[in-house]
Amino acid sequence: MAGGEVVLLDLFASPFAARVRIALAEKEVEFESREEDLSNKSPLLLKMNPVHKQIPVLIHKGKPICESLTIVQYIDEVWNHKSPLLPSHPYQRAHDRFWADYIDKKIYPNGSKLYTSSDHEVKEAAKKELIESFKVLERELGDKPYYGGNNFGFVDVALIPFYSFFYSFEKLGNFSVEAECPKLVPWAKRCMQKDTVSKSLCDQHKVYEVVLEIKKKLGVE
Ligand code: GS8
Repeated sequence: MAGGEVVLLDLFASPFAARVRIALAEKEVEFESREEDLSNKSPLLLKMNPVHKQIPVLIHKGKPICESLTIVQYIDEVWNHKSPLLPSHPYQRAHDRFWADYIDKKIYPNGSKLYTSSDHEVKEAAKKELIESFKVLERELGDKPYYGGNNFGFVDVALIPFYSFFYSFEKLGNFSVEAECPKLVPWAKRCMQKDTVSKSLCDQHKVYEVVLEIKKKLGVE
């Protein structure tokens, strides 16, 4: 697959872009990554995602696909020759989509408040909900090696990019994910043993640097 045929409007520290990088790596699809500067968005980004003007955008044969979970599902359908991410049974597919949606509603919206809000009460409430959500997700994992069962699947792709944020969440929220959710970190480390994941994720300390920059820019104490 030639690079020009698959282009990703990307951002190295973005957990949403990381989902797409992992899915493409799982399918062994070559792609051209174009790093966006969100303070100075490219004309291509504004043209390809005129509604949200956000990354990631996958451009396949010139046509844009937006929203990370939609992109991952598209990738799974187009490159269906290997590493299926969603299960084949409609009920199991619905189940996976439910959990990916839960992750979208709970993890970033709460986690990001730890560095975008100065309000102590807002941050405490966000931290509490974040930890509760991790516990719910840990229960859903149960004793399975992956959310996809014995294989790395759609829910794993949706959640693992936030492992890059664990250090930031812990530093800013003053808690330990491992102490709260002892099975979640081993799951993340299991995912990180896959090259497709480790090469697609941003280092936890780099993410923390980005988070501190955002804090400074927003004037958050
Ligand atoms: C979220 C993408 C997003 O937040 C998805 O793809 O799943 N629901 C979307 N993108 C951010 C960068 S990552 O924090 C973004 O592009 N922000 C720029 C902006 O909102 O102006």
